[in-house]
Amino acid sequence: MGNNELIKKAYQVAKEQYAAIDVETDKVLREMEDVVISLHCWQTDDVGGFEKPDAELEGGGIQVTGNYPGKACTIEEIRQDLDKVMSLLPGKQRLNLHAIYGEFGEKFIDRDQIEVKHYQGWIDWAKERNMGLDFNATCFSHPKADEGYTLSSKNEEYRKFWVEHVKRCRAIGAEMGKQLGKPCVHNTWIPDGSKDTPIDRYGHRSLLKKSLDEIFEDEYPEKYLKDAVESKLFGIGSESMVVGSHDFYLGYAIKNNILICLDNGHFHPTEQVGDKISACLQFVDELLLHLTRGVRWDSDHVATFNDEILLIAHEIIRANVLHRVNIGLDFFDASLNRIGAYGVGARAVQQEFFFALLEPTERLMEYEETGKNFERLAMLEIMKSKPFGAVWDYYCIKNNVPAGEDYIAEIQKYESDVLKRR
Ligand code: RNT
Ligand code: ZN
Repeated sequence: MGNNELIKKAYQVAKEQYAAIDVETDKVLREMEDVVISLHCWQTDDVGGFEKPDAELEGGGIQVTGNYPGKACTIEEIRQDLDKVMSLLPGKQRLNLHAIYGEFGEKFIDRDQIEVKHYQGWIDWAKERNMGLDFNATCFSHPKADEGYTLSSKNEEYRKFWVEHVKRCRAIGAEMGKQLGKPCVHNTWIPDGSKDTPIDRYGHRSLLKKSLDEIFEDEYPEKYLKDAVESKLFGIGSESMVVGSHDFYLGYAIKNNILICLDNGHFHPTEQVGDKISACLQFVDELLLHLTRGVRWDSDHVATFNDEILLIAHEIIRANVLHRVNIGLDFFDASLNRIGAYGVGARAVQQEFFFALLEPTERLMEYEETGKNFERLAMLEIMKSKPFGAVWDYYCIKNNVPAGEDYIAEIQKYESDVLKRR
């Protein structure tokens, strides 16, 4: 029996087993179409970008480790890699760009000079693929970020420079949304903070608020642009204070009715982003997620199928708020095949949502509301050994993408045919 035949047969059995606990697998396959993941472009080239030839991370803010061969060195290579990644993922995804990934030509274009024309190639590329685009201001890896402060800088020239950059990024994002007919989520993350105990936290936070108020003076229709702000707990070089903390941005997002971005690497290790979803969504319309795997710290390891992201997926599905959550990835590991990193990370996140959709939520709710705590716990445990993989494999072949371990071979082939020749 061929592999696909086996998968189909296994699916029929799995379908009956799930039906016995009131889960309709065919419905779940359809619901998965609403789980759209925004693929972050920056895993292709270790957050280098194209402002300068052979751009590599410079200046503070972000760290990438590893030097596995095959890194994308041109925009063409990034596009080729992203096409490969998308060919491994069931369903339609979005693409998430950072401002440093523009097509700047020969001349150096500084961040306060960028225009739509530098991203038109990406817009056209996305249009051909019927994909939506998301966008990010790049407020790091720049000499004007070296002192550790950007939008909250006390150097007025620098502060103005970064305000101008973010304003331009929002304008570009709105144009992306307009041309593509799908709103673009623009996210602002800044590295601002202090390595050692600062004296004037209040002053820097007031400056950040002032900068954001200036930035958001420009209004765009919601059908083109949605704004998000991303908090963080600490970074390398900002261990003692991060200006854009969770309290700061949650307050700002609520007051200004914009999106809060929750990166699950940006909280105390025992805090769960999954628990924050139902809290934040009482006060903001939508969320942006940056899904990642922190290993001991905000290490940006490739996302995997783990309890942390599973809780996030479960919470979204149980609360029926998928349409209010924008799902993005944020990991960058240069120590392994980068296309493989996307394959593992994006498929893990898809599987987590898939797993959450395959839950008999109504039955669990009934147990909960009638005080049947043992039954609730037992059922949650039983779900872990249901034939989830059989349904997933079927979903993959139905979408003409490799099932099971077949995608490993696909990536190995791409590595020898393309990546090794770079
Ligand atoms: C950094 C933030 C931020 C970046 C990207 C590249 O800690 O998570 O989202 O990773 O903008
Ligand atoms: Zn992030």
